[in-house]
Amino acid sequence: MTTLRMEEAAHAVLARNDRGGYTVPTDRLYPFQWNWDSAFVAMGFATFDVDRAFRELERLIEGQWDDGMIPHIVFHAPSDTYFPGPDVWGTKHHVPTSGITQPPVFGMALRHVYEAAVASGLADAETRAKVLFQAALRSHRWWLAARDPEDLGLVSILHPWESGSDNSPAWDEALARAPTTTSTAIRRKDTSHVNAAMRPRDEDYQRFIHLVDVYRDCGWNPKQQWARAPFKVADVQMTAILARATADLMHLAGILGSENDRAELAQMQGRLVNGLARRWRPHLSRFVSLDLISGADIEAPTQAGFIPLVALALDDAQRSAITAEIRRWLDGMTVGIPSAPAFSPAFEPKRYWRGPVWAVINWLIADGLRLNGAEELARHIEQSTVRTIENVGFCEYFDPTTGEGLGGDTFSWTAAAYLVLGR
Ligand code: 9WN
Repeated sequence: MTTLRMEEAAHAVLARNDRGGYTVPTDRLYPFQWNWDSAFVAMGFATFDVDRAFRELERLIEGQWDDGMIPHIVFHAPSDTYFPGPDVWGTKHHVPTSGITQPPVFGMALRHVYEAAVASGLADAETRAKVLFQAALRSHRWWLAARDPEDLGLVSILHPWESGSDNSPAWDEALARAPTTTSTAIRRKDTSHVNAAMRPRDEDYQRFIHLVDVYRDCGWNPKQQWARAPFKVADVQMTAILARATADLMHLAGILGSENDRAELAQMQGRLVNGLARRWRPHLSRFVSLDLISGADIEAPTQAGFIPLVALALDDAQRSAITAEIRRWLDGMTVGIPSAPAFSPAFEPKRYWRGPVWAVINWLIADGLRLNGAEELARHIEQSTVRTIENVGFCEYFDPTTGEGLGGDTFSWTAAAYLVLGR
């Protein structure tokens, strides 16, 4: 297909997954609105329809809680093709939602969409962006209060689903402490849509649902959850995305907020950047998350170790070490960046977050490399992502060893990544 035909095909994927101002990740497998998927999708829409891009973010914050949390799933309309649905979460929000969150790409998306709206002369851009700016600010306050109560300058996940990288090898040790017993009956639907060999294992689901049971029993109260959490990881991927989104909001504060908002954001950003900078490990040439229950560094190699590029200005030694490490992970692969490298004992090239390549991860890492002056490697990653999508379509993720498309097809965030990275 020509580039133009592929762009039309990407628009068609987004149109097909549109459920009325919000976009499902893909039909049937994920029939609701997901938090970070929608933020990426909004940036994809911004390449051709800024009004619709705003709508995506506006619909997401219909699910925002009073305490500021933006949930990881908003269940706008019922569907029985996904587990766990609203009954399992039992959150009692007026729009049904899950009870956990996901990476706050929202602030990055808001800046991107607002700038595209201004460039295209959208009449109500400022009014709409102001509402979204306040929602983002409230969610960042929630992050620091609820998920960094000990002032580490790092925010924690209490559930692997929050990371967006559900069955990453990074969680293996920490998740093994969560029992496999559940009070909720597990009725997986994912494996009826997608080959089970490409999905998390049953044992992972047992632990995932055990955690949901614990937090539901806490009445979704953040303080109780923090005290009782059997899984608590200060995650560098999450912290980096939050720090970057905070910087983007700071940039917007002059137009969309007040001087106080800007000062508050600057303070948050300083705290996060300092916390993140302390997670660099020279002997690994990447950043590492911290298991708050054992107190140990999580050294298992995963893509998360490179995500701080989006938020930090690395020094020369760090920059050459991290780029060399990324090139090592690409070595021998048909397409990178693998979510776990081929040299890792945990590497499974077809199993979800244990090896496959994800277009939105490449998007973040390429963006961070460019910010850090590694233009050539950034370009290489973007172009190989675009070529892979052109070869096999808008798949959920890709086998790094073969370039094969895996998981769900006609995937919204892959279409969005194509539109943004292909420009
Ligand atoms: C749980 C929707 C989501 C992505 C995540 C991805 C997967 C859900 C699941 O799908 O997670 O949130 O049921 O597997 O891991 O990153 O947001 O595309």
